[in-house]
Amino acid sequence: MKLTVILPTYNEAGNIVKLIKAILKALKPLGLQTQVIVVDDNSPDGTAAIVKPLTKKLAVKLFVRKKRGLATAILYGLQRTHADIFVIMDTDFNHQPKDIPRLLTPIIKDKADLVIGSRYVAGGGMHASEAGTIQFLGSKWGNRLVNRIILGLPVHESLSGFIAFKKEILKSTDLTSIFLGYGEYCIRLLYRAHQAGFRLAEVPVVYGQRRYGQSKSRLLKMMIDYLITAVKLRLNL
Ligand SMILES: Nc1nc2c(ncn2[C@@H]2O[C@H](COP(=O)(O)OP(=O)(O)O)[C@@H](O)[C@H]2O)c(=O)[nH]1
Ligand SMILES: [Mg+2]
Repeated sequence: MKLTVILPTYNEAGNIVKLIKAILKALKPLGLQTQVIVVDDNSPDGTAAIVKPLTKKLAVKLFVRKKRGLATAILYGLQRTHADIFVIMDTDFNHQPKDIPRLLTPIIKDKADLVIGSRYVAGGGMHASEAGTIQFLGSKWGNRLVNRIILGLPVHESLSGFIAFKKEILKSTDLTSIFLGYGEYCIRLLYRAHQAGFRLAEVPVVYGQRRYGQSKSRLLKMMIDYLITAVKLRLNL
């Protein structure tokens, strides 16, 4: 089986090499044919130049785009590779490489078609520096409202962006209408996959602390976009 890990980067020079090495190490025991794809949006901190030497030594491919956008960067990577299973994750150690095998297990055992790493199930959470903060509580209650009340999804998290899924999911839906904007692509992908009859599952993950650099997220804007996205999906708009 072929596995591709998609890594969107913007100013992740301090994290990316360590992250790629940790991902390949964590995945080695699974014995899958693994490739890492980095899609960098011309980061001013030179992320791409730091990744380039790795492409000669490891199963790493690098794409550099001239425009910005998290969701379109992910789609760009997805459209330039063939794999049986895809993993999407942050490149700042919020999503921890050691958790990837657990994310893949339900797919490898054919118990699920899409698995999301969830902070809001027993065993999941956030690094102590962020647990209990407004970010954590806002996203916890936002997830409850969206997943249970608005969309009726069978998971407790639809925003983490730490997901693994089978290639069939990509064929079932119009990808350009899913991969738009920032992190909201995640909820669109889950909802469309659920609607199409694919099996969703979640595994607990604890977010690690961003090691280097700064977050690109704006919490309030993200929460509003997330709610609007959910309502639009529900109303079929
Ligand atoms: N290619 C690309 N990646 C981005 C962009 N914005 C954010 N990212 C990446 O998306 C991931 C999530 O961003 P991050 O700042 O960590 O958000 P947070 O985890 O919500 O604080 C990280 O891997 C970023 O490097 C962008 O415009 N283009
Ligand atoms: Mg992050």
